[in-house]
Amino acid sequence: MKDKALVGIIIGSDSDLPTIQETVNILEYIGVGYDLTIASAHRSPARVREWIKSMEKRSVEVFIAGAGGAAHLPGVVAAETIVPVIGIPMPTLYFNGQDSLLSIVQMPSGIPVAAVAVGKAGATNAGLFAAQILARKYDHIAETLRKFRQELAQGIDKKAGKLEQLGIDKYIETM
Ligand code: RP5
Repeated sequence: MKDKALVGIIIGSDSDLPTIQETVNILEYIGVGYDLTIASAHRSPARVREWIKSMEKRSVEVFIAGAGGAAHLPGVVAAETIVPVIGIPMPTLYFNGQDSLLSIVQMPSGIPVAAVAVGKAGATNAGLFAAQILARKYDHIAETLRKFRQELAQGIDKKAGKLEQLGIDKYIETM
């Protein structure tokens, strides 16, 4: 965590930590300061509200909220602030995160939450999307994001080269 938290990350339970680790990883790679806390829309609503207010005082610029099941946390955060909120639907045991996804994506008109994919891909993309919002204002973040895109493309080029060289059967043996 860095001193200046541009991104406030909140998750509903410690069971969300393995997924939110991907958000933390990408923000650290890009060099974006964040604050991470656990507070639940249902089990500790007062703490959710207090944390949002404290983050607003620290001039947070984007919130990321991850929750699973009856995943009301991102919507509750969005109801309390006009800072943009990105919602991550956490994977769940019984419905594979579809419950989380529908809870987060089906916000009523007037209180938006930008929902990303369920699970770790969504967690990475939440961090990247937050960074892209911040990149409008912070040049060093924009520069790192461009570098990240180049590295993604280079990674695919490398795979294509390997496939040409080995063919499909040998390639799969190396995986
Ligand atoms: C949500 O309920 C959390 O975000 C978590 O994804 C889900 C299950 O929480 P635990 O029962 O594992 O604490 O509030």
